[in-house]
Amino acid sequence: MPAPSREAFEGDIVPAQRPVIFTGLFAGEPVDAIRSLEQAVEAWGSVPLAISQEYSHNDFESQRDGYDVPDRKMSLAEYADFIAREPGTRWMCTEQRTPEHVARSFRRTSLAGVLEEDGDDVPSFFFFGNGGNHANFHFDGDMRATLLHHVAGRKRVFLVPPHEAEKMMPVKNFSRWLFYRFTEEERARFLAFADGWSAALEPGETLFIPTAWWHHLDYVEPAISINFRLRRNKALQLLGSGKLHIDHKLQALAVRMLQPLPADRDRFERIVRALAEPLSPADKLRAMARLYDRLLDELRAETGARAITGRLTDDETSLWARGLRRGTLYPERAVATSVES
Ligand SMILES: O=C(O)CCC(=O)C(=O)O
Ligand SMILES: [Fe+2]
Repeated sequence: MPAPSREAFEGDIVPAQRPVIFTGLFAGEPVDAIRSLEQAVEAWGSVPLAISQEYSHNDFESQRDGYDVPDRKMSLAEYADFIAREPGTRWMCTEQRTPEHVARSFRRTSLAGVLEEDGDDVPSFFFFGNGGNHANFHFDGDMRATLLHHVAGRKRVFLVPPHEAEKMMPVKNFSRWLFYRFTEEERARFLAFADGWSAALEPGETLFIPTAWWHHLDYVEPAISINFRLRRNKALQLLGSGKLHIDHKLQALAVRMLQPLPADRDRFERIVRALAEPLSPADKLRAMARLYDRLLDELRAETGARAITGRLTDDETSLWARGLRRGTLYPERAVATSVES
């Protein structure tokens, strides 16, 4: 659809929480003139990129404790040469903070201020991968809706709503399904089963990914996109802060709190209090998992929401081990949270 006004975006599109593709959202801005790899190399060739392997394709190898394969540093032009020489590589630039020089190609006048609530920013991330690469099904654990502006090359996008999480074989905010291995027919059947949505994304188009929707992207050709991660209300600022372990239960709570009910205030405060409990990191993880379950059980009783199954398995717990050990998740000496109600 054509670019909406800010009022329509905030008043209709965001509340509807359905995927949409916009054309002309950045019309007239410098980025609008960049529609191909060659033009991107011309405009941004010198910007530094960190090249790594996509997070989840290899049984979550890169997220496990002890993984220490460093990123490779290349300029954008060097990466373009690299993938021309090694078109089958799994190395790509995934979710790097958008380099300053690239960010200047957006004036960000139109939508940067949407959903403004004090204290939250609008971060932007940069993606550049070769044809044949993928971003496997995941939802964004920061609990922000996203505008993914597509610059160069073709991508295919596949989205599944949060309430279908159990069909995704969720692990953290990732799916165990390796969708890139599915045949076209399996993909179609899976999307029908999971109430999914798919589209082709062309240069100059911008995809709205609603909060906590699962998304998978195929790089049909070498492709560059830049996202803007939209502001959140207070509740989602906490749930997506990284202070809580992310899984499909937190996802369900976050979706619940998109438009908070009076009773969500109490749920929010119980989460804040639980975070402040002095427990060892491993015990805190278990206690928080139990709290998610209790809150969801209560919601089910209150609103008739569907039960959400799945326990924190040993394997999933092992994926949190690095954060627990390094003190980035549930640190021992907690924790007055900076997001106060
Ligand atoms: O395009 C990609 O590789 C992934 C995009 C994505 O996951 C996002 O914008 O949140
Ligand atoms: Fe994402």
